[in-house]
Amino acid sequence: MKTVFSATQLAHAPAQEISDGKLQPAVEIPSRAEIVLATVKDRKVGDVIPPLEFPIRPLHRVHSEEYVSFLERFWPLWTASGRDAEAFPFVWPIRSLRQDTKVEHVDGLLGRYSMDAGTPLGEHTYRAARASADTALTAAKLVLDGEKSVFALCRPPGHHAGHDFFGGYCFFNNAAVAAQYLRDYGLHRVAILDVDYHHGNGTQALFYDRPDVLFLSLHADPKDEYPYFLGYADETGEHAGTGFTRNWPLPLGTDWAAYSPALDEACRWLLVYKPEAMIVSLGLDCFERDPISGFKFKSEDFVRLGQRLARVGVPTIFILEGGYAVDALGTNCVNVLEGFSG
Ligand code: OKP
Ligand code: ZN
Repeated sequence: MKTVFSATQLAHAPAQEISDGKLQPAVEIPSRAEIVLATVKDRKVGDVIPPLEFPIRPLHRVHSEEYVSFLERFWPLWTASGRDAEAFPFVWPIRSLRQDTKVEHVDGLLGRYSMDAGTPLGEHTYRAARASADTALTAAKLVLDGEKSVFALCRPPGHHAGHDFFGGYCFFNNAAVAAQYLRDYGLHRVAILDVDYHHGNGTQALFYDRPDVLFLSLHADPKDEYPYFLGYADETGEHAGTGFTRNWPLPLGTDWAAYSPALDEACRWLLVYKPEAMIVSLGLDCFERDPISGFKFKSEDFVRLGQRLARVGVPTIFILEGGYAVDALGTNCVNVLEGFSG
């Protein structure tokens, strides 16, 4: 299996994040990608190739022009306002505040275009997020050109990012951008299976009213876990997309034995839908030692996950999402890829 990766993705290197009521060391850090890359090479998964540089158009198919342009202009605005360290949003236009004003202050823009205060932005965030999206797009193009499986080693991740907001360490929704690209260049039915520990709220929302992109997600029950406000079992799509979203919220403490029946069910939906390609939003944060998560996967369980996905039998793009136990991240990720390739 080919791997797509760009070192530009390492330029987004946050120092701290806000969680548990304090500034803590950031967990979505460049060493995540470095250890996955090193393990891909060590275990000879296949060639590692750089992404193509795509124009802005495929990003605008998913994200609003204002949002993309905000991310691009962010660092000059931030520094012009007298700040020099990484940024966090802290005020949002929620219920009773006006949505219709044209915000200009960078602090207002940060709130306008974000969902949480836990996602640091820095000088190189835009460049790294573009490279991450290019990595996903290149993987999609390879599948259109006939590859049966490709690994997009994306970082920063994408599945929490929506049409016009960042959050959950995500800026561009790599999986959604890849799915839309597959649709725009010839495929009729694409499925996204999200196995990250956290619900992929951004991806779900982007395709919620569409039957051409099936969204299936297994994740920690949002009543107990981030993102709290989406990912419940009664969310099944709307309008033309009714029935084309499925969620399996699972209790904290879920291990492989409890997870695999839900995964089997998701795979049966895939067999019924018959996608021409599948995108796996591959988070590795179901791991028992993940520092911010509450599931109980052992490293061997990721091999089983890959084996189960192979049985779906469709061209597959793996897109890296979360996973924060850095020492084990390479092993767990390549276990999925090897399980899949057999
Ligand atoms: C991104 B991805 C823990 C705070 C967690 C957000 C988690 C984002 C996960 N105290 N903050 O889905 O892995
Ligand atoms: Zn996650």
